[in-house]
Amino acid sequence: MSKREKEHLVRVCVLGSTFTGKSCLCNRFVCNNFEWVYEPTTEVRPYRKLVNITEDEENKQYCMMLIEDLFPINHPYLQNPEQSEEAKNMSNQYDLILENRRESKKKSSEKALYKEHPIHAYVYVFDLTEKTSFDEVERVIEYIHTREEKEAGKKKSGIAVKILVGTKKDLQRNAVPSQKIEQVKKKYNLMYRKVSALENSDVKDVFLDVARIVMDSMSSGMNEDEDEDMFFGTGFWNWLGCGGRDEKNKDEDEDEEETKKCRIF
Ligand SMILES: Nc1nc2c(ncn2[C@@H]2O[C@H](COP(=O)(O)OP(=O)(O)OP(=O)(O)O)[C@@H](O)[C@H]2O)c(=O)[nH]1
Ligand SMILES: [Mg+2]
Repeated sequence: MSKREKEHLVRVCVLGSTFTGKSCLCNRFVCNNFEWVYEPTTEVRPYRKLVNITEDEENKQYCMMLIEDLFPINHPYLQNPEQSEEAKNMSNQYDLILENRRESKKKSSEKALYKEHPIHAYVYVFDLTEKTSFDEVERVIEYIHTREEKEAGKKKSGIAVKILVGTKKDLQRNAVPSQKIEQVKKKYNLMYRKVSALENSDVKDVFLDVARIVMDSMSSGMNEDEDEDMFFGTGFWNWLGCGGRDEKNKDEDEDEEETKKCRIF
């Protein structure tokens, strides 16, 4: 029996306002758990999960998903980063994520795998029962979209895959008009799913949708014998018309200046 089993890395960031269910979404997918008790996230919580992206048992294709469950996009520290060292750190991390820049190895105190790879996909989360959560995530969507458009010709970073996710569908209260959702989906060319982490409905599909698209993009841009470093350093990003690792490092200081200019909150 011939099985084609590959392992590649797909980095995904989960973004959304507080209480929208980001942590529950990640927990359901990675650990098949659901927590009723709310515990605010105040850092970037990285998860890893080895995922088979095919339905076909005879022809498995694996990727290692690195999923980052983030502090909320409306965290008070992000509105006032000057108030403490902790606030500054959070704000810097947020900038790196929105700008899709890797943390400089010189500056990084810990050796975290997730910080050394570009973000391949953003999961934009809002709570179907809470209109403000949609308005807040829309601002982030707009920001990342504008940045990617601005950088398209500069060969600096790639276009990440994006999915919009409406949570808590089990509550059956739609506070966000469906025309509004449709409009945002179309405008920014987003995939969309409604999920319930509580009922474990459509959660897996969110992550499989993005993993499949990222893996497809990667395989069309790479030689089978290339090693993983080549794969991430040049294959995927060159296929998207972007520079490799060294090129990105050279641009880091310049990027930092740009980031300071275009913060969103
Ligand atoms: N009914 C229902 N409640 C949910 C669902 N997902 C999450 N919740 C509840 O919503 C609350 C917030 O969930 P979290 O996952 O902690 O939210 P978060 O977006 O990570 O919040 P922050 O860490 O503050 O950004 C918790 O009380 C969960 O039990 C769901 O699918 N259905
Ligand atoms: Mg959380």
